[in-house]
Amino acid sequence: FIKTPLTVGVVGAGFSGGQPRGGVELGPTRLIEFGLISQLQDLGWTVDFDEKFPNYEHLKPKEADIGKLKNAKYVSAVTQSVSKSVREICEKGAMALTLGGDHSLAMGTISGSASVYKDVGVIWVDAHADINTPDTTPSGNLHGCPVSFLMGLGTPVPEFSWLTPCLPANRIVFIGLRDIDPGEKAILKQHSIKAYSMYDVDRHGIGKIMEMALEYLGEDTPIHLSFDVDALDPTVAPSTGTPVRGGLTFREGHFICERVHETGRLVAVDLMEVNPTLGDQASLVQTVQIGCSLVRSALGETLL
Ligand code: 5AB
Ligand code: MN
Ligand code: MN
Ligand code: MN
Repeated sequence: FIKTPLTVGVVGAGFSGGQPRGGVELGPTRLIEFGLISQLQDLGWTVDFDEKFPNYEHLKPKEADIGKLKNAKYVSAVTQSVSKSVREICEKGAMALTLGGDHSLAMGTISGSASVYKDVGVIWVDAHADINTPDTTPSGNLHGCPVSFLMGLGTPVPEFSWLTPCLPANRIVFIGLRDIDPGEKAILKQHSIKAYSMYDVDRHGIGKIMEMALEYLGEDTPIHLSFDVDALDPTVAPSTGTPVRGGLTFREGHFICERVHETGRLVAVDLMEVNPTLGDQASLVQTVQIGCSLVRSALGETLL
């Protein structure tokens, strides 16, 4: 049985190559500027954080695209590096907190945690399923594909040969879905993947959804929470690249984090897709502050 560790290792993954909009690489910088590190220390955590962020520029190849997949070589190199960072944190028995950056980074974070915790269960909170394969992706943007790469679906891409399938279909639960491509719907069905859309959240309430999600993953399972801020309603978290209306409320988002913390089995957290350059100053402040408070909730803030 794994108890939530008391040390958290932070990976500031300022990377935007998995999608076309600039600015998301500034997510980690802003989250830290807004005081995230000291906030976690105030909660009693020992925070292992290297002041200078990893710089991924040197990993950028000249010819980055692979067929339809945009920046694929760059995404592969960066996610491989993130995978190693997360693995090393998990090996020490610390919790791995990755600040994005776009959601293609989850190829790295989840392969990293799964290499240490073989039976890790993923709770993927997102408006999107991010399960397009190289064959189904309508955009070629890899932030829409990390789940299929982790599961090993679709035509293999040789540049990603380092990423061996590490996520069985029954080890992931989606929450918050409301914008899914036809190809993704077929994959979710075909593999009987547990997915709670906004319809399900409305129907059952977030409390029941979390009980069902946790029961599905199993009582003793280490948990990796991958939180895309676009799961929240755009009125709650406006500064993100692919907003979709009809999302989670402030409390629903925080409840997910609080409930996962309460299990005592959280081993890794991703906070992804915060783009501080989108929208006005008020949107930026609101979104970055929510990013900080979601992480604090996952690390135990709001429970008495
Ligand atoms: B995000 C879309 N399904 O594949 C695609 O923000 C959007 O990490 C992906 O959830 C959104 O391009 C990726 C249309
Ligand atoms: Mn996503
Ligand atoms: Mn999304
Ligand atoms: Mn997005």
